Amino acid sequence: MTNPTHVSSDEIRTRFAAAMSEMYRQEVPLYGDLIDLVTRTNQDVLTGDPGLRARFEQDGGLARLSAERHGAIRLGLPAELATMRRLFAVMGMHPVGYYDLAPAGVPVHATAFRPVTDEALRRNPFRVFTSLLRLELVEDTTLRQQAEDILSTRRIFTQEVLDLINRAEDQGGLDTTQADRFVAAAIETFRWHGQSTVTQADYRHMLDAHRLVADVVCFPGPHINHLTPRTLDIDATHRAMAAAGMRVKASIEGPPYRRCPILLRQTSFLALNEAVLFPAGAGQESQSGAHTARFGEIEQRGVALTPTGRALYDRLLDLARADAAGGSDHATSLTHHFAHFPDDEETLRTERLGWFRYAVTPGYRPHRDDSEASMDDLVRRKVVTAIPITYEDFLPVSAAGIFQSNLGTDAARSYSTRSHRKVFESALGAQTRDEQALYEAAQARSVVQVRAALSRG
Ligand code: OOG
Ligand code: NI
Repeated sequence: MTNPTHVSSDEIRTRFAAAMSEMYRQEVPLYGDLIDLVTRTNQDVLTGDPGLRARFEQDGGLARLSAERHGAIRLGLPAELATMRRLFAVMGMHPVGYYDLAPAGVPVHATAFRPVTDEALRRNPFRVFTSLLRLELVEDTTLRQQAEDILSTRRIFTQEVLDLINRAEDQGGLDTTQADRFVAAAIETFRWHGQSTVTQADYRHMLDAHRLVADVVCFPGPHINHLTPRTLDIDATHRAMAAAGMRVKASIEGPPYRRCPILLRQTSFLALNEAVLFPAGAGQESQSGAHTARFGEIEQRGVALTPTGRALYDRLLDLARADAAGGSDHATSLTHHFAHFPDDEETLRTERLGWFRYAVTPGYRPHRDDSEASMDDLVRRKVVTAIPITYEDFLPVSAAGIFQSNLGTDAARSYSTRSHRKVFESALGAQTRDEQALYEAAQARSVVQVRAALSRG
């Protein structure tokens, strides 16, 4: 039962996302510049494409566009992940998908905490890509033990946020004052600390094991390492970033440019070198040094692909990567192979490559034959309009590419291990939801609504 004095989890998520954005702008001024660039590009695109603007308006997506952000954090211990799940649940964010990045040379596995219902996504789609370090992949057992010892003494959550999580779970929600306190206390976990918890010598040892190990182990908390606005034209924004003097990633991750965007394309300005103070070691003063972790990413989202569409995407991406490994230009081979991926909405839909939401076309007066007709017929007769369902998740190959360009590592080494979804879920204390099941259900719900509306006619 909902309590009228409680604010909705959507509202708490909106306040949290706004507070994170504000904090990150202050911590990383270049991120503010990035937001400005994206806002300008989006305005240009919408001015030049009234059809697109109309669709965003119809979908309620125009307001949502500027709120669209994701962030990422990296955790060190299973218990941190379990508490993080409870913290995000207060804001209506639930673990969706399992991403194993070890095959791509990044010793983590991950999930995305995100809203799962149509309504919650429409209100605020903010999500956090959350990875957990896999210390067992660190070969040096002494170093591994040391990392575990360091992590086991840190407390990444304030007592206040722990109390408020308990309160939210017991009461089934928070009132507006508690929600504000919750947001302020939760933000503390994601803050940047310019101070390491270990000496510079120990930091270097961790860095040598893997740059990611140093980033996770040597700091008091899992600083948010980027926030990502949604651009409507990633190629234009990527060029604008370079023109504005930002050091940008060499290539855009994901599919190549298309008329009908699919899944997710991403790029970033590269991680900044930031000052860090290392505490004094035996017989040493404290030392100042630097750490490179935080960056600014942008993304362009397109239609979510069905398992058939996704299999085709993965196959074409593999072909392009194989060519690039053989020395071909990656962008050229991507474009070459993706010529085999249909690039118009109707084919994506009729070949069941993408997920779509159906709605009775505004102004249409139902006719009694309509209830007999198939959805494809109804769309052909313009009785029903099909709207692509936006992809709300991440891509493991792209995520690994983002990690690597910002860690300054490459994919040359890879951890050959089996996927550890079960281990991840036992740390999480819950199962991750299957993203495909969510898209399928969203499409199916829209069909039920269309049928109901037509049968009223
Ligand atoms: C996360 C990288 C993955 C994305 O958008 O794919 C990611 C990280 O660097 O911690 O954010
Ligand atoms: Ni990201």
